[in-house]
Amino acid sequence: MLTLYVFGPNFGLPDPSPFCMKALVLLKMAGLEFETATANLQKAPKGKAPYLADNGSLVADSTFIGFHLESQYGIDFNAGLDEAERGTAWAFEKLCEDHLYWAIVHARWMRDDNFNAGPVKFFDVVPALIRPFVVKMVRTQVRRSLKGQGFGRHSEAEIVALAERAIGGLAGFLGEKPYLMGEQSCGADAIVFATVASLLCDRFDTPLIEAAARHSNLVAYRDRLMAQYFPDLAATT
Ligand SMILES: N[C@@H](CCC(=O)N[C@@H](CS)C(=O)NCC(=O)O)C(=O)O
Repeated sequence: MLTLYVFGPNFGLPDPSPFCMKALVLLKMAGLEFETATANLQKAPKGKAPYLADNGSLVADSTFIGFHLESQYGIDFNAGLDEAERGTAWAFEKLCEDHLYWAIVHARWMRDDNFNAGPVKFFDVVPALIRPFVVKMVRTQVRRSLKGQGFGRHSEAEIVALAERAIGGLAGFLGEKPYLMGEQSCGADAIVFATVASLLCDRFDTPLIEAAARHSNLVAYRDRLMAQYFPDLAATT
């Protein structure tokens, strides 16, 4: 049995982590039977979620989980795409993971109102006495990560300006196609869907929602893939 370690549904999303959502969608695309369990970051091979347990071994990182499914189960998430299309899909995938993801992290973790509306709840499991210190420490780590990546050096308006470009690029490329690369879904749809759903998440007060919502094709894409992969949640989004 395959077990995918994730955080679990939250914020009206299948998972607060776009990478966990991506891995969930990849497993569903693969048509493999799997179960989910709550991630323990102390036991995660790379200290992050998601990770996958398969036959006694652990595979860390959503992209390597995808590679693992391809190599071990004979799946090609990009079947039907030529080399140029595979390159384009990969570029959009990494635009979501290495660029837009950080705009989402910034909106959720750096603004007090949003932090208190969402991420602070992750710490409910920490004993009350030490909770404020742990919250402060982890938030400091996130702030440092944002600085290291670069987004943490920009103002909120600058981050939104960068995100708007990326979102516009995604929307323009998607056009009226049902999936990123055409009539068939491909591996990149897993993270593009997860990113668009995260941007549109109305639990948080952020201009990113408006930036994504002004593209009706992105909203329709989120709704379509939510209904396809997470029908239980589709009714509530
Ligand atoms: N490259 C990784 C990124 C995974 C990732 O950043 N996971 C975050 C949640 S979105 C995490 O587990 N963070 C916990 C931490 O850094 O302590 C992947 O694709 O799986």
